[in-house]
Order: sequence, then structure tokens, then C-alpha cells
Amino acid sequence: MTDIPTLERTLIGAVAAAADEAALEAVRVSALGKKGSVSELLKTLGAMTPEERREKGPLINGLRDRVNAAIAERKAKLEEKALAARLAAERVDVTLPLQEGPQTRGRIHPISQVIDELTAIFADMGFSIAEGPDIETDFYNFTALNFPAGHPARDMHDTFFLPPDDNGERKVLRTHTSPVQIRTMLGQKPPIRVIIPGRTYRCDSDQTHTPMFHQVEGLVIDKSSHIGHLKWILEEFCKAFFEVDQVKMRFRPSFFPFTEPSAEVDIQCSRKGGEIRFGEGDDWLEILGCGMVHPNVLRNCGLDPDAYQGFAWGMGIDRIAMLKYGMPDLRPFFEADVRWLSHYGFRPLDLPTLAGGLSS
Ligand code: 2NL
Repeated sequence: MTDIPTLERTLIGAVAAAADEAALEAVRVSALGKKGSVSELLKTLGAMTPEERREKGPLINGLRDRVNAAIAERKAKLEEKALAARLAAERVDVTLPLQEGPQTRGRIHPISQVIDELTAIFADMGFSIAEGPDIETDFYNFTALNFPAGHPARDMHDTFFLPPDDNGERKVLRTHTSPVQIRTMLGQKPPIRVIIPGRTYRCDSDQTHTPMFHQVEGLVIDKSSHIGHLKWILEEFCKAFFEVDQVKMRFRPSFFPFTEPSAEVDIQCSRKGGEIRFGEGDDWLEILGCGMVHPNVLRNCGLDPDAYQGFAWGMGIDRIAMLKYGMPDLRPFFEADVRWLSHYGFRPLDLPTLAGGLSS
């Protein structure tokens, strides 16, 4: 017969020595599991005479109860210890400097940044953003825009043509974003206020020209939109974009097939030590072209020029990005060099807003 006091001492000692909940569970199984030492003792009660059972019963049951109680007490202690250890290990030091994770280490390309800035500025003036395909038909890219049949822009030397399709039609890579304005005028009724940023393509490649480049165009059509509105919009845009309080602008007469009258716009600047600053100085810098939408273009879009009028403008995004952020060379824009991007790129979480100072 097992010596009950010795077994009790052994088990209570093992319970006290269990260093974690897994060790304690092993002790519990060894004592109270199916084949455990205490369970085996309990089984012997069945074979005993009533007198024996009256004597041993309370001893064995008492052993079981005390071992159970010791295990429960130890379990509570160990749980408390584990929780304290976890709380200590998971403590966050909120005073540590922010570690840059992969999602903040990347950089936004200056073109994307400038498109976001343009969008914020014009959205604030009530414009929506329109988009369209890079591959266009001759109609949307030229004909609807009042380009005459033999215009040099329609030449192979200036425009990328795709091979003729099954109907013999030669599509083009759009040479400007204007076809999107045509699609807008054909698809919705005035009043229209849209800007169209996007990729454009021309057969041109040197220090200041790449075959793919970016433009943003704007279009306003209503019953009485006039050149005064155009000048105000462009002036507000220039002040917001170049982040200056005032800027002088100069409208010089020009020609585009799709506007009449047409103008090229210069903004006031100073050039000191190779650095260009806007909103000061006596120099001028050309930044965009604009004009009143030609009556033929309105007619081509199903609008009656006696009922509707409006204006449009266009500018090169790459160029205004270079001017604003002092980037001297256009070519690295499209070379995907991560060193250039980490120097000139923008932090992904610094989204441009007018309230936040746009580029700060
Ligand atoms: C420039 C000049 C310009 C437009 C673009 C336009 C579009 C339609 C009708 C009339 Cl659908 N005009 N766009 C007008 C004037 C100038 O761009 O130098 N861009 C880089």
C-alpha cells in the first residue's frame, strides 16, 4: 500500500516546483489523470471491505482534495506571473523616434506630386478631373480640334501612328490631352469645368523633350464664360501652385487651331544666380497657352456657338514641375533611378492640400 503522507509530500513538492503552466499540467496528469498516482489510489477503494474503506476513504479523498487545491493555487500564481511578464515585454516606449517602415520609405515621383497639387488647386475652384485613352483616333486628336487636313502636326515626323487596323484606320498616340475635352463636351452638357492631366506623346527627343511627356489642360464651357474668368482662374492657379501671394502675368497674342483668340502666358520672375523665383523681379517666363474655344470646335462637339462659349488652356506638367522644384534636367524623370527619386521624390503621407500649404 502506498504511503499517503509521502505521496502527498512528493506531489505538493512537484506542484510547487512547476515553473510554468505546462509543467504544472504534467504534474496534474501524473497525479489526477486516468492513470495518475492519486487516481490509482482512488480505484483501490472499490475492492476494500467497508471497514477498510471507512478508514482509508477520508485519507485518499483528503489527499485528492489537497492536491487539487495546491494545483489550483499554483495555476493562479503562474497565470499572474505570465501576465506580468507579457505586460513588461509588450510595453511600448512612445517617446522613441518613429522608425520608417517600408510604406513610408518609398517616394512619390515629382510628376505624381505635381498632378496631386494641380488637382487640389482646381478641385478647390470647382473643377472635376477627366481622363481618356492614350491611343486616340484621328478625329478626337485632330479633326474635332479644327486641325486642317494638311497640318504639320498630322505628319509622321511629329506624331506616333499605330499600324492601320482592319478598317484601314491609323490610330495615334495622343499628342495632347485635348481629345479628352472633346469627349467631355460630346458626353455632357454645359456648364463644364474640367481639368485633364495625363500622358502625351510626340516624336521628339533632346535635352528638353522626351517622346512621352505630361500635360494638363483645362476647359470651361457655359453661356457667358469669358476671358476675364480665364485670367482670374490662371492667376489664382499660379499663386497657389508657386505658393506666392501675388504674381504678375502677361498675355501675348498667339495661334492655336482650336482657340480664337489665342494667347501665350508668361509669369513674372527673377533670375538670380541661376535660381528662378516667382512673384518678384522684372523677368518673364512662359508657362502655358490658352484661348477662347474656337466656334468650329464647339460645333464639332454639337454645341451651338451662339448659345455657348468658353475657354481652354494647356501646359506642360514636366516643365512646371522642373520650375517649381528646381530640377535642372528632364531626362532623369523617366529613367527610374532610385537615387534621383530619393533626392527629388516626396513623402507618401504628405498629401498636398491647400490648407496644409500644398508642398510643405
Ligand atoms: C500649350 C497650349 C492649349 C488648349 C490647349 C483646348 C482644348 C479644346 C478646345 C480648345 Cl477641346 N482648346 N486646349 C487651348 C489652348 C492652348 O495648350 O502650349 N500646351 C502645352
